[in-house]
Amino acid sequence: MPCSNESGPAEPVAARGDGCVVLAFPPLVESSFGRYFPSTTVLAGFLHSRGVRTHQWDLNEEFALHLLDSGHLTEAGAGRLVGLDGCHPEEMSAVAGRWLARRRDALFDEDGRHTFAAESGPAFLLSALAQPYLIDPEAEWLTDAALMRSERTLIYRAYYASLDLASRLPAEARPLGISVPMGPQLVPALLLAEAVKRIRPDVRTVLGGPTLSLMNESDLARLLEVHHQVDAVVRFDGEAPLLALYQQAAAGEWRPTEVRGVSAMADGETVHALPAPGLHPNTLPPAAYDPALMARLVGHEMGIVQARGCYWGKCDYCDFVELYDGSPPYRGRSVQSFMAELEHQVRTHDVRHFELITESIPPAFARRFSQAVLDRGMDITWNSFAMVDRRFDAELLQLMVRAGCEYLIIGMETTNSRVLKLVHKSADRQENLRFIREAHRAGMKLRINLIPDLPSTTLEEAMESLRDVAELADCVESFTVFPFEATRSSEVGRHPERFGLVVRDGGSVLANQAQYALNHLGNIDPAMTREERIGVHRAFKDFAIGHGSAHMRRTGDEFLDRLPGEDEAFRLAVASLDVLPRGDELVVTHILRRERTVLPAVVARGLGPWLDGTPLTRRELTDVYGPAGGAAVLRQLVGAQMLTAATAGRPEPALA
Ligand code: B12
Ligand code: SF4
Repeated sequence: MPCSNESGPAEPVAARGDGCVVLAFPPLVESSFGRYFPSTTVLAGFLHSRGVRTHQWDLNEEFALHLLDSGHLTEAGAGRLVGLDGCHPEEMSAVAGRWLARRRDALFDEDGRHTFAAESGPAFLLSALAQPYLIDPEAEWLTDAALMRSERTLIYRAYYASLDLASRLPAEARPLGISVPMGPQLVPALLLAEAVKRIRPDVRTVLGGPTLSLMNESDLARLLEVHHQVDAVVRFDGEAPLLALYQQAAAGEWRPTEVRGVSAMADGETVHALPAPGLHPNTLPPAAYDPALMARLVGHEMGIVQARGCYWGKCDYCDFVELYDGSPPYRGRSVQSFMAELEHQVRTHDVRHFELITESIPPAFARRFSQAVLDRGMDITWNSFAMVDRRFDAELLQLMVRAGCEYLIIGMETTNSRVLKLVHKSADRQENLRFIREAHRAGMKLRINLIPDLPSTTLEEAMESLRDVAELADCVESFTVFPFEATRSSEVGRHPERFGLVVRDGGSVLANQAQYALNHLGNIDPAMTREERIGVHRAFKDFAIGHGSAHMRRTGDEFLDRLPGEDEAFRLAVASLDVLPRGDELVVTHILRRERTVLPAVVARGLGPWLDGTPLTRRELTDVYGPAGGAAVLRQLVGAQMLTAATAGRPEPALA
């Protein structure tokens, strides 16, 4: 297959060589299913501008299709997972297998495009299906190459074998660049490098992305010493190092350790070349989104780089600010340069939905950008990370909404001023609460991330914080709760004692939100007991879930939310349910509400004739259960939103 460059530059600034770079995004990032991760597009855009052809492979998205193969769904539905111990049929991955085996089409639109990233509906089942295959490698994965051939990796090895890499790899491929932002991509990345080397030893394999940037040098050395299928690792900004490695590979003069920002083996030893300053985003050419990869996705939100680094940059638990060694801590893009890329992407791909790639959008940028969008009459929507900053006042927030800002994601974490100060967050309690109220008044939707147990938080402080956000819950679209995790690469990880943490392996049982065990610092925070911490998390999670499902209930109108009249026909909403017999009981999982109800034997026995979606009436229920029993069963089914009007079309039955 020749190298493709559908979205290459009009005028390359350097002569084209005769090679090309293949950029792969390996599994497993299940929250990126249905999306297009920007790392390969930004690198491809840069390489195109230097006259280098590229080919992008989104192997994560293709992995989703692999999991959706009917054979795999059937097996998963029965609790049989590739290379893993069987799972209980009540587990979510089995529910997902059974439900998707019947209704796989619910994840595609009429043109076959993927709706995997949809926020409501059954898309979350795809994540549930994938999650058992997630490998968050511990240190032994770096040292013991035999683990690569263990049963645990079978799904990935089978997947790569199914891709026919030999014919997929262009003959001119020089380096294969593998992008590894998340920890659970590391093992699949190593397996991909191995699979490629097996068939094409001439192809140089290069790993890059945040997982490598955050990895400490001794782990990196172990990786390179044991996994010889990796020829080089690039840390931090990837543009210039990848170009240099391509040039070496194309010229047949492979000397990776001479390239700034590269780690590689030389004379049996690992060398870590210090990174050079990365490009300023103002000089970045537009990202090259591959039209073929975009065409598969519904409602694709395109990422555009707004900045590298955070304009605040002081939060001690933050890893975002650790990704740019060698460069100034903050490189903000001018509105002019950002708008130029935005307009380019609209012209080239006719996209309307954007996400700003930024750790937090600066208020001054937000103002000028919003004004520019309005001045040009652009019909777009966008979202961004932002931090609570008093300069986001009502007037600015309104301007942003008018310019198409759909929502802001806010890493608020807590409202406790003492703790916020300890970890050097910018805002205090008062500022956080003001921001929430003002955003609500301005019509700005907020998605707030909470960390209830930032270092030194006591039980009382955590619960006060929960009361604060609960009071303002109506002003917020959604809350996501993360357990605090100390990562080795952050300021907290470097100086845990300053934050009251006691380093201890296996200490932090709840915390693996970064999904990157190699970077995890085991610790104990004496401010709360283990039980208190678990209780706090349960309370926050219950609150966030309750808040989210209240939203879902407000939007979903297809379920009966009232008791039907005596002769009104209704039926079980079987298309939205997974019904699993357990002895004489039925375990019913509501796919849209993501809730599980166990119908006791006495209820389950009577429902038999209607489990396939056959319409029924109250009168018929009374005939089976008696007047009081019939009314109680009906209340339970309505309360769990398991019923729909009989006229709502007859789907296939819930029981296979
Ligand atoms: C947007 C985003 C997401 C989105 C992705 C949306 C999409 N379109 O797919 C979503 C919401 C899905 C997401 C999810 C998660 N994310 Co996230 N996410 C980000 C964020 C904010 C921006 C990513 C981005 O667009 N970057 C822009 C590209 C251009 O930058 P880049 O990938 O770093 O690439 C540059 C270099 O790294 C390098 N490079 C990258 N690849 C390669 C390859 C080669 C060969 C070379 C040479 C160089 C190279 O060159 C590039 C250009 O300079 C980053 C933070 C950040 N600033 O990167 C976190 C980040 C990637 N996420 C992170 C995490 C932890 C997660 C979650 C695990 C969190 C969670 N528990 O929910 C989940 C994943 C869960 C799962 N298993 O599915 C971490 C990963 C660090 C780590 N490995 O520990 C990051 C770095 C944030 C952090 N804490 O510092 N995320
Ligand atoms: S505001 Fe967010 S991105 Fe910036 S330093 Fe703090 S946690 Fe990190």
